[in-house]
Amino acid sequence: MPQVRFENLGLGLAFLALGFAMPSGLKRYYGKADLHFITFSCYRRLPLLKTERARDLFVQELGRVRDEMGFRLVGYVVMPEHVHLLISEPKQGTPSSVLHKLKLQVSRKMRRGSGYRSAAQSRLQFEEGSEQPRAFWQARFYDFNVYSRGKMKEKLNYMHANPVIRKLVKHPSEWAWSSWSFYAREEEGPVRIDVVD
Ligand code: NI
Repeated sequence: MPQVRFENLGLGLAFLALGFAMPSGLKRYYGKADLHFITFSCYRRLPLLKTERARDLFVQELGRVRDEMGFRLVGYVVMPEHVHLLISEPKQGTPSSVLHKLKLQVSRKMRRGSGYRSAAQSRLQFEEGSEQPRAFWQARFYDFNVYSRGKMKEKLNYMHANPVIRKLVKHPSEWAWSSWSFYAREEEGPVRIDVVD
């Protein structure tokens, strides 16, 4: 329990910092060998990743795109309507090209499996009739350069605490779609995590 309280506290501070820094997150700084803390959302913040199947599929594609593009996946959390990643720059291209590819691959696979239709439909029906969402992802993403070990730890704590803060689970260990188990227990999760030295 004290651990969770600590992470809650950490998240509160990180969240405030994130809120103030949001607009500048659209500005890109590449080629500095920094890590990038990236946040992106489902279309109109609909809970298109609310099923376990959808989150499993996302994590699987994340691993595949990492292997294809050669960036380091340092941390992540998949939430029902948004995702946070902590990654290095890829061997070729930029974090923007990583995001472009990842979003494309995931939305294609989701459409094929129609995994997100029911979740999206139920809420859209409520909002504006039976219209289905045209897109899976919100167009933009937020990108913050992480330039120190301290910042890296802060972002990892922030990500791992997300499901607890949102009351999806009581402890980060109960949320399978994050890098928590790798850092807390040195356990392989659903996708390999790349250690930063
Ligand atoms: Ni979040």
